[in-house]
Amino acid sequence: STTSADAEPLTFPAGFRWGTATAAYQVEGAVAEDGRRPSIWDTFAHTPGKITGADTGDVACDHYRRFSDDVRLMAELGLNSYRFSVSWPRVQPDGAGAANQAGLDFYRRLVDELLENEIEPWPTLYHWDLPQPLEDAGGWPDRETAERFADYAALVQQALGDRVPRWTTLNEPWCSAFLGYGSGEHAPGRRDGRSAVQAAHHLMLGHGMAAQALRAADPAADVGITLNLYAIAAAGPHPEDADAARRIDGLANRIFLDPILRGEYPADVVEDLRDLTGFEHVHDGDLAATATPLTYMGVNYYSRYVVAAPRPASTAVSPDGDGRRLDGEHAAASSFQLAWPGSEHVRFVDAEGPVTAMGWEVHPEGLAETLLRVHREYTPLPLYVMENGAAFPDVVDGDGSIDDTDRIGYLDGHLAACRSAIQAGVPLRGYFAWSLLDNFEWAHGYSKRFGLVHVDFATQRRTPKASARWYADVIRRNGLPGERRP
Ligand code: PNW
Repeated sequence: STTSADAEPLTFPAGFRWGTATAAYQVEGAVAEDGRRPSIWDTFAHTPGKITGADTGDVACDHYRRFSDDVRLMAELGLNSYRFSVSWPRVQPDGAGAANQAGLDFYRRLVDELLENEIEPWPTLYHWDLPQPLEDAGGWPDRETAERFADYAALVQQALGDRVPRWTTLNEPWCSAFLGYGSGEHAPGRRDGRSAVQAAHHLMLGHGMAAQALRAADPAADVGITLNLYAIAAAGPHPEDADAARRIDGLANRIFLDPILRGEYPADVVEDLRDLTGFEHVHDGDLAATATPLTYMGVNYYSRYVVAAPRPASTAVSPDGDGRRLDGEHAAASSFQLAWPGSEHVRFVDAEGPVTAMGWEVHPEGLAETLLRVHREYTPLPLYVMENGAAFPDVVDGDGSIDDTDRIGYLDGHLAACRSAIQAGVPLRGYFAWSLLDNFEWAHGYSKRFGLVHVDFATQRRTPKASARWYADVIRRNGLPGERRP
């Protein structure tokens, strides 16, 4: 375990960036304000049956109007960095052509307010809110969308580049491609493995073209991307389980890491997908673009996957007879299986340890493993944890305070994992907790709360949870408290 009986406080390197993260559609609301037009998430959330509780991002945390209060909250917590996303349909409502100055002004005001409070702005250009007209024209499975994204990146750079020297192109292209076009659990809700693989490539291409545009406009700019990476383990010692782990690692991690950091697609993944696509959508020169040099890599980490080979139809426990319980929900042809084209038969095995309200296993060692892997196998670049956090049910005390010790335990364990990766030589330069506020958790609506700060969505009242005070204390001492939790 990463938590030891150390008496010494676990200190982080000088200059470490401490932040929280949010995303436009999850917090802003004001979806029809000042010229904003619909994204695929507006359309999806307003489609009956797609979101728990029929929730939408129409109001969300009303951050568009309350951003000054929210920046004050960040300053009170002592954050030195804040990661947010720019809403494409707010600043370029048609996804092409003219900028919407009123939309850009919102981000100018937000950035100015952050800078006045000595908080570094870390904008992400795309956190899933594709302008609806671009989806109507084919969306990410269409090559044109990559070009539109590069134009949009240049447009935002031109407007904010005087204030912002660092950019994240995409957030979690795996989710955009495989949940958006494969399983359909996310917008735009299409279910077609081939389209998902094409989308993944055009996201990579758009990322590369945007990175080129950003660095052409400002050669000194910091440019990176953030991927949701997973630690993957085989359920048992059988070669078939190892092959399942190889496949899922390929589709979750390497299908993005390799084109970005090696300029190629992994041969085994191409082979796994052969019945679905011959990768004709990859043109000459594309992989030089996807591998455009970056200045940092972002890693979002929440959990790991334990996977196993397909089970013979009637077997109830794993084939090695260890009695391990298999995940009944995922064993069926659930929509989650459709997120893994060509590997729909791989079984996702239930966690043995504690899980969060999302059902995601708490496995902090996997974060250290992932950081070490990216550093050792892929790149010497500085790394940032751009998201890490957990949903848990709120525990409200009699006095109205929220005592989220489970969230503190999650963050503490994962920060200890970050510290051990740094000790092992990983150039980890910052950490962003997901999320500043409880917010619109995509297909789960407002039913899952990831915030360090509680939001009462009826009144928009913000209440820092115990984890917010704990995190403020970590930032103040630039490290974890000396007394480790057992
Ligand atoms: C990430 N999955 O989403 C996103 O970047 C955030 O916007 C989101 O709120 C956060 O993690 C918590 O979910 C994910 O099903 C959504 O594997 C789904 C998955 C992974 C990441």
